[in-house]
Amino acid sequence: MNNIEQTLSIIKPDAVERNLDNEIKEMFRNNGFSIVKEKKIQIEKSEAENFYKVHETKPFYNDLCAYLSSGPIVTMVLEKENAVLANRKLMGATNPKDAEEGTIRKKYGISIDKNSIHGSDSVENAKIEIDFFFKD
Ligand code: IDP
Ligand code: MG
Repeated sequence: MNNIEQTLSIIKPDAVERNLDNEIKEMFRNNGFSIVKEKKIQIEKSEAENFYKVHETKPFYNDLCAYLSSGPIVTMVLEKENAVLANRKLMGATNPKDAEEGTIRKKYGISIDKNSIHGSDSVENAKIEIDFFFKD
């Protein structure tokens, strides 16, 4: 059965700063994702705080929001069969140290905070996150 989904991906500042965006986009395409929307932007800290609101109570929340707004990011809508889960697999574990071989975080992640990539964690959150960046 076809289950084409869309998910939101963000190439985080550490990766954009190292000019890894084209390589990472190529990894998505090589894994069967279509990049249906894309933009390179820098967001305000207040926008990052909204985006990461689910983590509001976490001790790393402030640093996380400061970091996401610290430099340019590339935000993308990815499309593929079961895209949400497939993207989480391709990203790898949150901490690059735990990420499997062949994943984006294993290949490019520096640390748990500079882990190069964001991906929606559910179909429901994917819709919310896509709207956050691409509602027009
Ligand atoms: P995810 O990005 O794999 O979905 P989440 O738990 O949703 O991971 O956390 C969001 C982001 O917050 C992570 O990508 C990571 O950059 C950061 N983060 C998560 N846990 C920690 C931590 O324990 N210390 C510092 N940063 C963290
Ligand atoms: Mg998450």
